[in-house]
Amino acid sequence: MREYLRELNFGQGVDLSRASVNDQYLALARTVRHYLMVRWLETLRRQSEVQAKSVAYLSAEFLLGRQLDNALLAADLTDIVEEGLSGLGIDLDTLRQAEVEPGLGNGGLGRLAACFIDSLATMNVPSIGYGIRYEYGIFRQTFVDGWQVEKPDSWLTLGSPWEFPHPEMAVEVSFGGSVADWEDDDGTVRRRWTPGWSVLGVPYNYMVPGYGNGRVNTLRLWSARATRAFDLEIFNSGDYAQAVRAQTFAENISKVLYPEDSTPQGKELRLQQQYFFVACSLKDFVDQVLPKDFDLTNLPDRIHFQLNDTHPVIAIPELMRILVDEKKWSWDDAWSVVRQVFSYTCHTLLPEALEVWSVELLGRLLPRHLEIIYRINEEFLLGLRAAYPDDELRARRMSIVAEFPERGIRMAHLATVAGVKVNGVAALHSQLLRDKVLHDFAEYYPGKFTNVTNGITPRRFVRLSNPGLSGLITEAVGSDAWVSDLDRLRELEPLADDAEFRRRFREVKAANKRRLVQVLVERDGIELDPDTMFDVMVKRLHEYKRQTLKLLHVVTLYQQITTGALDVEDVTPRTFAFGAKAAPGYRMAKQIIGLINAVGRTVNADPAVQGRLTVAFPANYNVTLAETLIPAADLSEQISLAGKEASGTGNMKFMLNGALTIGTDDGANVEIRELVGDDNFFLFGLTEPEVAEVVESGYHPTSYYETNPHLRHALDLIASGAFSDGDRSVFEPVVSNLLHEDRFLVLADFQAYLDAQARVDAAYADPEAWTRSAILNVARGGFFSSDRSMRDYLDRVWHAHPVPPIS
Ligand code: NBX
Repeated sequence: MREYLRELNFGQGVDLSRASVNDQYLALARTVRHYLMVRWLETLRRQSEVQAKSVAYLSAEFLLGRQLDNALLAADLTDIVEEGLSGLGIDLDTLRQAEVEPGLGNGGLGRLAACFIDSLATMNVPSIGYGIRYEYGIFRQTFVDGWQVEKPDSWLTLGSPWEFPHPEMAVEVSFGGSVADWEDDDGTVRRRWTPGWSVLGVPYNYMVPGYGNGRVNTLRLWSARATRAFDLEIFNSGDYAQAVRAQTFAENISKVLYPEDSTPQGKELRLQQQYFFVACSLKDFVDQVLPKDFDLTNLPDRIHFQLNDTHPVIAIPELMRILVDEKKWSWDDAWSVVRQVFSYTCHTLLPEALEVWSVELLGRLLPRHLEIIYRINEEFLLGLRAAYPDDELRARRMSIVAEFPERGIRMAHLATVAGVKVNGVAALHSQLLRDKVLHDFAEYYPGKFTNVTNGITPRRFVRLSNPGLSGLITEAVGSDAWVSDLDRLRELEPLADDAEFRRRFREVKAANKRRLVQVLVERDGIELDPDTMFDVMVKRLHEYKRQTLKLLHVVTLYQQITTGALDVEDVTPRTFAFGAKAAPGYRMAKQIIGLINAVGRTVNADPAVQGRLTVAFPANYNVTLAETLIPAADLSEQISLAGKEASGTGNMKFMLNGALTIGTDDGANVEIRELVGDDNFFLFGLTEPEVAEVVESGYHPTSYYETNPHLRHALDLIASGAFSDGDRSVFEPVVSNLLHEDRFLVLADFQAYLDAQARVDAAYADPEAWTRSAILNVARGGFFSSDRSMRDYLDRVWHAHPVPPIS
């Protein structure tokens, strides 16, 4: 505590009596990071001493969530700090709440990256995360009359105690300009890139502490600054205003996270961001991380670069450029190294989500890289045509360069051609990648494709977010070893049949529900009844995820009760909780948000369903809210159209917090159901092959509307203006899209979903049986630890090993 007070006085410049909560939080954060510093330096020292093969995780997003609690846990300081602070009259929990989470990601993909670096540190794997330090992360969502309105997320304004800026280590990254032939000293003709402009990348280092192992890995995020040359040139021209504009132009690159997920943006600034962080990272690794005299022909023994989706794929031509243009290697030598050091993780199945950069843009921004990509493609097509001599159609399908609708570079193809491995993120997803999306490639490169099912870190999403359950598990297992060895949860299985354990398990769930109720009152002014079933659907808003299906269930129940078709006494009291952000430019998604809020307003105000149906839609769902929402859930909604959700990771978080899943046979749901068994999972809906068949034979949503009265009543009620003050036009686009297009077969799965919900009600009516299932969900969920995902990557993709610290 002496340290803490010193930080308060000398770091924050206040004494205890005048310190604001933010001062107190910042001082605590600094105290904790001091404590971790010795281990960080030691890890770095060991790393450069041992020179073991490392992993560089390249990701445009790291959705970290709050840092304080995780750092305290990793360093085993929570109890000491809590006690010490309370001696000063300070409540640790108040300080926890003061932290603004770094929202440097959109959703699953960004959060996955954060879970993975946590696991890598915990498992003693030499590794580094590389990404972008956005000044503004994912927008803060607000609702105005139920409609989403985005506000900037200025997460840095109150100070960011977890980062270490290193302006002296800045690297320069160039763009634009032109390429020409030039003759080397020895007479060889080479290509020379004369860039048009450049910016500086300033590294900001973040600690990534392993859990209880004394290791601290590094996450290095890049921030863009104007170069000195830039400044100087303009300063000399005497145009002050222009100089400031130039600065802004450079700094724009890391200004804001693109809030679009599953829809590539095609924007110039986005390509600038991608190249910016990748070029900074490669340069940093080659010039700073590797020893000075390192022979780059040995690169594959020292590093594997994992590409988190296609966003960092421009790293492939960038490394070629470094080796060929800067190090003067031959093309073949460079290519033979490059094709051993990258692997690519695909996170989607939606064809429209695969990035394609227009040749015009790429050629303007990165002319040399475009040339390199063309050459990679030429050689690739040469081999392809040799393997399939008379199959020009196949060559066109597989080419890295698309000719239609405009000339474009298919980043997924580039990654597949150059990558050592290509993986999907759940068994079904990897299968569909092989069979459909990248089928030609899977035939051509049979050994390249593999699966690594996603995982989540049990530190943040069980141990920290659910202390009640954690206490129970620790007692049952006999130690807290499960926190870094999640297979130990299996030991809970026999306790599912122990009435006393079930009672305590239920008590934990009830307490978590009361905690959520309290948080939502304070945070959003939402009042909920903890004695209802908490039925939760939290994830990005996307049509394929089918929030509308959930909503049609709510509307159907409401319609049936209010018309007397259903006796209110027969309805299981439920709280339907939604959390979802829509991409700002995604109109249908924003409409659906408006509709959920409108239905909520009507349902919550109607005395006819009071105490039975409640809709809660807290704004701005983020990692912090997930940490209280998920442990309070009884029912987990994972209802995407089969064959569309690559994996899902929320589904794993719910399972491990003792919620039962209602879900389709999609993504990692498949593996969840295999593990818990059909008795403990509410499966419904078309399977992926059935979906393909329905679509193939011509899907007519209206036929479902015409033949299913429940569906008709629900859609008619929405169309009638019942949720929009009688205005029939407000939600017409949503209704008419479902009736006439329904790309994601909501209407086709509607009845099956209602039937499954009826099974949920029946099961919930027997609390002992329900609790038994919930316990089995936890006990059988160990597979979904991101530690296991890391083991799979190490074995199947990276061929690297943990390096235990000498103690
Ligand atoms: O990645 C998600 C998938 O939809 C999930 O099924 C999966 O569990 C998760 C982790 O593997 N994809 C995702 O979150 N994508 C993006 O966030 C995204 C962001 C920007 C962009 C494209 C996609 N341009």
